[in-house]
Amino acid sequence: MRYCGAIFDLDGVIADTAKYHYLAWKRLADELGLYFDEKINERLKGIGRLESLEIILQENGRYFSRREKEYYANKKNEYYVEMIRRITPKDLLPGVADLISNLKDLGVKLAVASASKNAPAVLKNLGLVEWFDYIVDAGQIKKGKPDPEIFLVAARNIGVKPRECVGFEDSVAGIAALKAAGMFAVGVGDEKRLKDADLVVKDLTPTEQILKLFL
Ligand code: B16
Ligand code: MG
Repeated sequence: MRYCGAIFDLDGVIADTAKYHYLAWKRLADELGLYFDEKINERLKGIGRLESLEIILQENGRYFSRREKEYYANKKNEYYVEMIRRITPKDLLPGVADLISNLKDLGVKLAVASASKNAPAVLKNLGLVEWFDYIVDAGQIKKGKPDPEIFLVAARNIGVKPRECVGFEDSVAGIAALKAAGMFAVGVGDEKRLKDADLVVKDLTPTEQILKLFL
């Protein structure tokens, strides 16, 4: 099968920003006396801001009103925004620049599908905005990952059928969303955690295994 569209998650796939999301949540959790570790953090990957806070509260058996949740989710975002102000092209994960340039040479249509409302700012700091044919962020969709909506919107806007798209994701929720969208799912990261992906790679280095999907 020759795929002609490639859709990329942002945090943890294109940029090393997943660590900043973790640090911002950790700072908030410490301030609130909530337990938070890397294992709980895995559950937040690809998940929206408010829902992420709900998971942390649930893990701690704590309850906040809607207003409190909005207040603290916003506070986490302030910490995160402060951290990503310093992002430069050096924060690109290994292989990203090479893979994108290879795919462009092959005429593959490229999109970003990120659950982050900060995606446009991160892509700007990384100097990547012009590389993509379309960018979907959380502001444009109703249902978050694992719902397929974000990937379907991306495919529609690059003019490629979902079954002709390959998606790259580092989160369990993102892989589920790609499969529900009928796309070929490439997991970026740990093989065991991303076991539902069609292929798992450690990073986006344009290996033959990845490139042959588009040839
Ligand atoms: P924000 P992705 C996701 O981005 C992150 O994985 C997730 O950890 C974060 O909570 C979510 O964006 C919302 O981000 O608070 O900046 O709107 O991985 O889908 O690119
Ligand atoms: Mg991600």
